[in-house]
Amino acid sequence: MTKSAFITILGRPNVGKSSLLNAIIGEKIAAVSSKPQTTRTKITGVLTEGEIQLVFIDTPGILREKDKLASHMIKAIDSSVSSIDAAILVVDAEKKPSVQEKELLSKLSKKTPVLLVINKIDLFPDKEQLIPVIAEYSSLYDFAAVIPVSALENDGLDIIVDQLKAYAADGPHYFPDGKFTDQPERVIVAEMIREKLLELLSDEVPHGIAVGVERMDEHDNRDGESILDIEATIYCEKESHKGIVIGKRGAMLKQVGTLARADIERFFMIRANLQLWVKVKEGWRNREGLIKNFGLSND
Ligand SMILES: Nc1nc2c(ncn2[C@@H]2O[C@H](COP(=O)(O)OP(=O)(O)OP(=O)(O)O)[C@@H](O)[C@H]2O)c(=O)[nH]1
Ligand SMILES: [Mg+2]
Repeated sequence: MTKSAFITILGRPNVGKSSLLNAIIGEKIAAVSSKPQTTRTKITGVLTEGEIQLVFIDTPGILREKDKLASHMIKAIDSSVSSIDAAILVVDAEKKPSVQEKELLSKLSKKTPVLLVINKIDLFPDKEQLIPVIAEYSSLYDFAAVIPVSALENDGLDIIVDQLKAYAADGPHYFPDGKFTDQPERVIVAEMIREKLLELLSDEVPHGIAVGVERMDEHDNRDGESILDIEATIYCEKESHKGIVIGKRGAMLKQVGTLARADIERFFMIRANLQLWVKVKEGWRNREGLIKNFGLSND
């Protein structure tokens, strides 16, 4: 008899939700960066082990409705909590609990079991120091389990998976075995490029970036080797940002391209050619039509 469970992953920006998803699935499907608001939409990751399929939904970190994009991100969180079998609240072991955890917990139905996942424990060489952290977070809510982990070092993740298996209910698998995300390949590539921009650029510039992949196809070179050809456009919000994205004599764009290409080649296990263009879409984060075009709408 097959079983499955849907699980949403909630938490403040930057606590490591997407890192956790990638580590559990064992594939890098979600962009990760040291900047808050890396994730912009719901990202589904699937783990199938024998009879049991766990379907995870990674969500954007909670934030205020400062523009239209932000309100779509909040809608993504709100829509992730319906019809789920369990939720994971991820917190950063180095941070104090805040009103944001309470806000997220209040979105959940009282019946939903919630696992508290205290992430980044690798930053505590002395594990005794974790005891007060665990106690403080545990008192926030009646959690079904409290699990200290390190997504970075793959520590404790099997405990999360084992615990979640208990919530799987009899029913079909929603994804074929071997499929690990609902994200189209073009979106995965676009996110790999945006991830590099988030890491390399500072201030508001990377937050105002969207990436679209226009072309993705394979050709055989003269030696009969397959090459993946990709053309993508980086959209930024202002003319001044465009110059920053391109960099001095194109240096920034080149670096982004080199790093993204390495990720693409690793993920698709094929050699790739990546061509990047940069365009301006003035104030797109407040324009519904453009938000929709970039696949970031949650209506
Ligand atoms: N030391 C340490 N760093 C981690 C761990 N997990 C994630 N990080 C880092 O924390 C930062 C944020 O990680 P993300 O996975 O992007 O966080 P997120 O919660 O998805 O963030 P948003 O999408 O912006 O809400 C990145 O720099 C990660 O490398 C961990 O277990 N240990
Ligand atoms: Mg994320």
